[in-house]
Amino acid sequence: MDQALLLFLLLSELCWPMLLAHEYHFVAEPMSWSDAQTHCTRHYTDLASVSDMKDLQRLKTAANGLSDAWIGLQSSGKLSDREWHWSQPTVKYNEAETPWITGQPNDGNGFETQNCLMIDTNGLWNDIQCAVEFECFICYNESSNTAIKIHDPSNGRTWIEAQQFCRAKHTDLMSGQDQQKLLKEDSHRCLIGLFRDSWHWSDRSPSTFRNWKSYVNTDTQKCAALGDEGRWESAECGLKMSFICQGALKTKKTLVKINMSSPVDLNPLSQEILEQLQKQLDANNFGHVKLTWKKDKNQCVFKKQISSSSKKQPCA
Ligand SMILES: [Ca+2]
Repeated sequence: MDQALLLFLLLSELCWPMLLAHEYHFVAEPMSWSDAQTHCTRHYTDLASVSDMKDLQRLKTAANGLSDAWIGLQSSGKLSDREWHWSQPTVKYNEAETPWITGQPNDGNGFETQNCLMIDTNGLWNDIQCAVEFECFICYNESSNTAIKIHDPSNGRTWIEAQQFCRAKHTDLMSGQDQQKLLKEDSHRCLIGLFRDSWHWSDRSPSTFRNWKSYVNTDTQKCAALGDEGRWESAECGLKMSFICQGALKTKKTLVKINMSSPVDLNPLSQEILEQLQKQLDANNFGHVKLTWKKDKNQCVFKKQISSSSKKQPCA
């Protein structure tokens, strides 16, 4: 006899990306960055974007101690796409409040890439290479609303190392003119929290928060991944690794009708058939799909159908 099956598929769907707090989901299956983004937009909202240290903590929790997982940050690698940002993500860069030394920023007169900043003479600014070690940098402490000069001749630090120090001991590297006005002493040749980059979030988040582990190579490594201790590393986008999506998993119901031929009544076997179908979907990475049967008022799943016509008979 032919038997008709009505099957419900509960499929994940995209949801509206505006969320008060990012809900992160770690996906262990290794994929390239672009395949990971496709997976995330299909089943959630997008790859993970990170706005601040609180988001970072949630991201680390979602990864559950695992590292080498894509996040939604990608760079064009083009110098012309660079934009200035403050290390403290709540402080917005204002071009009108930038006391550059005349002729700066200048990328070393075009001979090198200068994406970080030091205070030069008279509190004025000069762009410098991020990999250069400095004896002096300025932290900001939010609880005391003070700018703190750290001068350590025995231990030179790069801009990223200075950022890590300030975030661990205080709030962040000094960010914005209001914080610079808190400085009570000469800070000639000290790093502050301004940087520029060409990184953007795949979900178009305006977040300027960055938490790099070390120097970032955007010549060949244009995608970002969560590394050790919540710090980020750049990598070649084609590498396959786990990834972190954001956004709530949404569901929708889809009704699928299947015709099967069987010499016996399949109703007593309906649960076993459903479990086998579910196993097949799970084994083939079909995503977040949950199968259920549609039953009639007699709890009947299968209905007999005469092959020569479409007329259905009541189930046995
Ligand atoms: Ca310069």
